[in-house]
Amino acid sequence: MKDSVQQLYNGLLTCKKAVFFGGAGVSTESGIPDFRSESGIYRTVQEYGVPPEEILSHTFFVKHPDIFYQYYRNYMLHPSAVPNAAHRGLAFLERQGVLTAVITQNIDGLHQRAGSRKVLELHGSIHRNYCMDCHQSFGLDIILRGDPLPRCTRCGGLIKPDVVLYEEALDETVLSQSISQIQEADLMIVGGTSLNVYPAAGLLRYFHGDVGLVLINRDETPLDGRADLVIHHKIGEVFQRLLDFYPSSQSTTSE
Ligand code: CNA
Repeated sequence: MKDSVQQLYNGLLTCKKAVFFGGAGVSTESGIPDFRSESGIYRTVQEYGVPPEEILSHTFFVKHPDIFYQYYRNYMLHPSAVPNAAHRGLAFLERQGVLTAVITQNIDGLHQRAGSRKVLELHGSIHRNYCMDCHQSFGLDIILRGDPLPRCTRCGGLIKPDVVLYEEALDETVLSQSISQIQEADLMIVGGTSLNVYPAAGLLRYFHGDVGLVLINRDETPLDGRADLVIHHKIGEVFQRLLDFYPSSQSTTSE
């Protein structure tokens, strides 16, 4: 891994603008399971008798909000998780002026907690919730309260998390900002994503930068062949090593 991290570091020294695109694997070292790997919730959670893609779909939310919320609270909400070295490393690179944006499929808000400012959340956030009737906004607290169905304190309407469920479209503004960031970058780092979920995974085709495409993922992905450098390793450990190359990171990245 040492040589690969050195190559990544060299790329970061050479590039003018780097962009990061990531997914659930970025947060597994913070204790949040991903969806599709061996230890992901798609394989470990069978008790509902319905595939997770169905439970996390718009149709299911509308028909069975009580079961949706049971699953969502049990498996998608991890309020005590804290950022790991990958989140901290990305925030550090942004502060250094090298990284222009984190584009994420994650909904956990850990990049912002680590200090990243430009975070494009393709699939929304557990921290934003709204009333389906009057559109009043709520934080995460109202979902964590424990009422089987979270209800609007103003009008009693059902509250929906501002996360993109299966069958729902991505936010056009977030998507177009992500495409612009990728088109303007000369180095793209992709990490902790199986690259199975479209349209998000399709974003890679907008990258034409000449410094290169770096892919950091524990397991193989269908797009490994497109990358200039592939690192099959835990992303938190990769970033921990990368940060060792930057003496100034040592005092600012310990959460
Ligand atoms: P996925 O399909 O579950 O794939 C995760 C990938 O990450 C797998 O290929 C793993 O090999 C890899 N991986 C797991 N741990 C690590 C690690 N420590 N270092 C490097 N690689 C690792 O998840 P995707 O992000 O590709 O799919 C997108 C879905 C997952 C989005 O809709 C997300 O909202 C959703 N999701 C988000 C979270 C979160 O917010 N933390 C958690 C679970 C699922």
